Amino acid sequence: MATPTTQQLAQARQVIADAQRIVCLTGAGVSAESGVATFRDAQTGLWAKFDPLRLASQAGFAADPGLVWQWYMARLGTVEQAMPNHGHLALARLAALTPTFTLVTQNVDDLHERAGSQNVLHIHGRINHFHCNTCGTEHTLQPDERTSELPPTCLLCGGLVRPAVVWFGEALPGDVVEIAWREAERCDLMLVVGTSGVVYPVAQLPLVAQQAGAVVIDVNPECTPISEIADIFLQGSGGLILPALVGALSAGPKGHPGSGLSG
Ligand code: BJW
Ligand code: ZN
Repeated sequence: MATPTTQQLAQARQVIADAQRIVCLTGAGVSAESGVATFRDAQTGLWAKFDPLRLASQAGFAADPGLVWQWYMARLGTVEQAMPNHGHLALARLAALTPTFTLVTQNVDDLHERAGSQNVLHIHGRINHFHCNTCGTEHTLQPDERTSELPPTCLLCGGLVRPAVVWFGEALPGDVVEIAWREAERCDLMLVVGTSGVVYPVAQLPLVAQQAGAVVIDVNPECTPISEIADIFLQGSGGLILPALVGALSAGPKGHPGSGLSG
């Protein structure tokens, strides 16, 4: 795998140091170094023979609700055991150093929050919240329901309970989409980390920002459709590249002497 050149890193650091409004878009790759499997990497263990793209759908839930429930409970357990990595921590630090910082994550885990990020926009929902698939009533997960073979049923209508995540073919949360698109249109930097850039409408967000005049930086070990349009593609893992970008930022207000980057 190629690594970013010193010049690319220096250029990216300068863009970050100068930025007043940053939107950061993260995907599964930012949590990979915490031990949370990405979607398009092969699954391991018991789940290796199932296609995550099929499980994350109404069709998959209708065909085998128990299988989908057990998959989400296994993933919830993994997320709860996982710890934020250096990439999550660097983004929380960057937010504190930037006048306006909007973090949009496609991830359903809470690792950004546990790293100290605030107001995280979960554009594909959250794995530790639940509601009825029929009437939408919220459901509080009971300990015995984690290990049950079938999903719990709704106390109001008897429908099946599901995680509060966005499956294929479902609408994204309108309030989150509105903020994400508004901020993308007026940011000066869109920092993308660890997404394959193939799931829409979120995959459009970097282009929305770029067309409105923002610089796009993409951090990913692999080249993706977003890397191809990015102004700066930093090929590597989030856990290595993000601290290298943020670690050199000083705490002074941006645009003032001494606020720049060293190294
Ligand atoms: C590292 C790393 C390291 C590894 N450091 N990086 C336009 C065109 C074509 C299709 C569509 C379109 N508009 C809509 C569609 C259909 C569909 C879609 O996009 N399909 C495509 C697959 C073709 N979109 C939808 O259906 C969406 N809904 C919708 O549009 O509704 C319309 C509607 C309107 C009104 C009413 C009703 C409907 C919904 C999409 C929902 C996606 N849901 C999921 C599951 C969430 C729940 C769960 O977690 O189970 O979201 S699917 C899955 O993909 C998940 C992710 O958030 C999402 C993106 O994946 P991500 O994060 O990019 O992960 P990976 O695995 O793909 O990539 C990981 C990357 O990390 C890789 O690049 C690695 O290289 C990298 N990496 N290690 C940094 N250490
Ligand atoms: Zn219900």
